[in-house]
Amino acid sequence: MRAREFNFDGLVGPSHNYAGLSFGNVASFSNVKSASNPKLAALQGLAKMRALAARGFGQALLPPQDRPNFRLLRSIGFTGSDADVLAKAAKEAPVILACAYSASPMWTANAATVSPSADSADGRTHFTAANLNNKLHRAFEHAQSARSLRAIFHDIDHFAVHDALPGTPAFGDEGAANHTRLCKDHGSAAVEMFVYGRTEFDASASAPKKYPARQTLEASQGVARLHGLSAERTVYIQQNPDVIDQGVFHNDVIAVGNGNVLFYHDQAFADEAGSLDQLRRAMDGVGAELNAIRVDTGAVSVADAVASYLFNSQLLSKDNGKMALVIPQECEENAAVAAYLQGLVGSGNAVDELIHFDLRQSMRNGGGPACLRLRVALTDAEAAAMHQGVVMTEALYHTLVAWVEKHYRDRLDPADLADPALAIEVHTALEDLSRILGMPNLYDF
Ligand code: SUG
Repeated sequence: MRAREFNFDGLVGPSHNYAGLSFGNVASFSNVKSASNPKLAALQGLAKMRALAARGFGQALLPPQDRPNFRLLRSIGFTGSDADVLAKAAKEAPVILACAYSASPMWTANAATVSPSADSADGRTHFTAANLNNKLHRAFEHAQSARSLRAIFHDIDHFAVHDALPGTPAFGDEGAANHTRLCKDHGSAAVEMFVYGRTEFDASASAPKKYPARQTLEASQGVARLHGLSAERTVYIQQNPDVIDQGVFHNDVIAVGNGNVLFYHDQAFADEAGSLDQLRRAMDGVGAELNAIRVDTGAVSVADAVASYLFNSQLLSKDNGKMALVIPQECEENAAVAAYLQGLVGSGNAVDELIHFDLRQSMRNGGGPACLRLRVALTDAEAAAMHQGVVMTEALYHTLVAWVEKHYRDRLDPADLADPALAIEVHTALEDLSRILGMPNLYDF
């Protein structure tokens, strides 16, 4: 079956800010409490979507979530009017207020894990919203993520959207950031590769010592079961705990795959040879041959990979049979990475083009091109069955730029989160957005 990959980028929300909420994510911790520019962040994201849509790649968006999360604030005892709740939270629990305000759903690679219809037992595309339970500010995203996905993929003949796994440490799930399909082409059955950081019920298994492993093996297995994946085409690989301790908080910070290509760092996996061996054997079964593009530590250190986000890139299949690598501009500014990339595109291997974007606002919170997108491979019939209002077009781009210009601030300081006007601005913006996207029931208001 022919299928086309759509990238659903997260539209950055009006409360994008730097609160240092993600222990283990170096950029988030380094930029804590600096001023953000939500308007610029949204425009940078929209520019990426527009450029890739104009190139003919399937491009759509996932809407921002409603913020602040008053339900969270009220559930921990802040009472009174919305303005009262904000004032009390700002005084007594400013970090929790920042959690309630986080625009982190913009990183839609963490919204869900997706298994296209070619991979699942019932021939439907399956989504499982990720519980993101390792971080307070992300642990409540899944309710709206599932709601947004159901609003877009509403046709139950084609799509199944599962609620998040139980929000307990044993089932820590970070969605597609730790999941890759390897296949001949997007429409054929793939090997689904799940990368996990630790195993809850095996005390002898290795795990990072300094930073948390957000994804468990048990969660990955649960998602594979929900999606009806076949055992022969599902591979579980342990991430190298040492790189988690160097700031690789998701696998998509150190590896990316597309088609039969796996572009990865030599330190990405706990057992490199064994992992590749498993992938090769599973890929034999789907008639695909693994093209492993290995980046050696000697060429790019883990520190350079984390600083530049070389692997947090998008690998996109082009009509000429080659692939483009979509990278953040930080890759061009890092001498070792820039030199490596010049060699890569000149090597005659699968990647023959680099497309770079300025995503600085997102990067300052540890979110590169790949974090900003959720991949969904869809057949023509499935693409026609999804809600069309979220598909990026030149017209939608211009409408959304005007919407951002109208509703977003160009500076947000940590203290601004206490301003009751901000909550009203966010609400008004999202009401307007649900009308623009043709999704009247998108939010709970
Ligand atoms: O979960 N940063 C996000 C970045 C997510 C990147 N996603 C992928 N790698 N797929 C995170 O750590 C920072 C928020 C703050 O500190 O204000 C944050 O949540």
